[in-house]
Amino acid sequence: MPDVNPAPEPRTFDAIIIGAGFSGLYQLLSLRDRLGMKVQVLEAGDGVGGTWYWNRYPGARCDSESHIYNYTFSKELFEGWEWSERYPEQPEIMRYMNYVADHFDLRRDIRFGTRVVGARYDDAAERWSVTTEAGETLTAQFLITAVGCLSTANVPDIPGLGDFAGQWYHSGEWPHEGVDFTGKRVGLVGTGSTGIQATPVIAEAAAHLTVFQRTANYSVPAQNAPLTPEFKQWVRQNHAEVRRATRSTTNGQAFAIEDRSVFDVTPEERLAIYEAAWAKGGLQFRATFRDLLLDKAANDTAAEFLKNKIREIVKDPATADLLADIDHPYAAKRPPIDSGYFASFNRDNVTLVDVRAAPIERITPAGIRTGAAEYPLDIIVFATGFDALTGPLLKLNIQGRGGQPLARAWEAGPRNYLGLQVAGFPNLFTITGPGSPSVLTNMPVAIEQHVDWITDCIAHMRARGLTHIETSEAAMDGWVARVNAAANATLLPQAHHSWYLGANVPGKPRVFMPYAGGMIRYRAICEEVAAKGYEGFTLRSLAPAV
Ligand code: NA7
Repeated sequence: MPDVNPAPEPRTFDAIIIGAGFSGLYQLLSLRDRLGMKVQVLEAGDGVGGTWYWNRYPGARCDSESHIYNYTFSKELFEGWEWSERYPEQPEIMRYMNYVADHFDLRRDIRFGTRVVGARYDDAAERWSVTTEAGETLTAQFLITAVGCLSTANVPDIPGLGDFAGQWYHSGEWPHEGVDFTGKRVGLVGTGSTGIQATPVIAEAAAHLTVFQRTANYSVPAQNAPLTPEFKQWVRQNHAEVRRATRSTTNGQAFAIEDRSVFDVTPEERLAIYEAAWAKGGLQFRATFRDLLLDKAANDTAAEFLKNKIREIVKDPATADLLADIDHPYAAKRPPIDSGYFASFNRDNVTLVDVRAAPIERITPAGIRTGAAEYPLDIIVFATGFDALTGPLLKLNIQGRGGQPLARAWEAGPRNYLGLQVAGFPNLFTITGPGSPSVLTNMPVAIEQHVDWITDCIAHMRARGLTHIETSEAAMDGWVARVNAAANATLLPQAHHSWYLGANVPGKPRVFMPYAGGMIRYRAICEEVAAKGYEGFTLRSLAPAV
């Protein structure tokens, strides 16, 4: 006879992790299997994958090369997987994430379809109390956010959207059943990495595609292709080398930035270097010279090369001019890579509309109206980006000691220590939070470092009977100053519209959010902090000192 009164599920945990993407899965594995802790992962989606679970838009593909876009902590896991293309497409990344979850039997500790709507530090109990959308409360000693950096969709507040008679979608909340563009007039708003990936794929299917461009963007060809059997074999046999390579570069990629200045070579040599990098394709274009992101004059040479490429590819001179009218240094915004973006504008069924000169005024029932014209549309795709880095954290409604909301602590922009902890929020760790290298790196490398550091820290505490860890205002002040100094040493703050600065979300404080000092330096700082007994943190035990 079935048990009609099953025992209630336990609601108290050593740690609650929010999110089951790259960060959440590895953090669960580390705390559960390495430290033997009782852990619960809460995940809003119905499956693992995090950012990749939601971003299913046409053309969605990772810009890091596949063989380094995976975990490297386990040789066995690494050797048991094989990627098919140079850049993995979203469905293949999802298959990889499911492979990881199966391999380590992770699903039994993940609650899917469970959205966290609040997390409060209970001052009396000195534990975290987490509330779900269904009204449940779970408590834990540690709370770890693994919510990703680009998981809060930024749908622009354009008047009239509710009146649109067709369908509209945001790239980051794409329907699982897909969207059929056949025979449709499609409008695509946004020309960041997403719009640049989606354009050629939508153009293939739609009757007509109108791309609404506010800020023109650079792009370098991905030169994507299936991986050869020889390369696949090399990867399988070189786990240690792949791990070493990605841990020895500032950006967690497998390529190092060349140690030469743009001005160490002749203009002819420079052109040959840029041509070779263009032919090779991918993000390593920005690694051709060490001063591309440090010196505007150096950057101008790359910018000019890339603008000329646009003019070579795009046949209509007016369209080419509009696409090449780029207002920021190359790679000061996240540099996209593409598969046929600029060539799409040579198709008869693709039109570029300048919404810098004539901004979008409203969405009408029939389409999009700008200051210059109305464009009839059946489908609108918003590739308008995310409330990056802070958005996913603030959405959780986290309240620290004394009920202080995180939103208030971060009113003037994110403040934390090492990107990992906020004063007044004991035992809360934020994986790839603002103030960490995160989005400026190949994410799995940054994630493994964070998770290992957090796990070592908790292991250190448990070994000493310590129960609580909290950073201080002074440590945060010092770290914010370092984050600002690292950004200001580069050209990155010069891209005024960049989401790195929060500039894409109206009303968001303009603060350069990621740590631009590089993964090597960041790793060394974190190791030093730990070696000095977690300098900048106070560690204590709930039990009275003996
Ligand atoms: P991005 O890089 O933030 O790009 C968003 C694009 O949408 C960008 O071109 C914006 O123009 C444009 N945008 C945003 N709001 C509007 C409005 N209201 N009107 C017209 N155009 C608008 O997001 P992505 O999704 O492409 O990429 C995010 C990251 O995902 C990417 O960097 C990779 O790390 C992966 P703007 O530049 O603000 O003028």
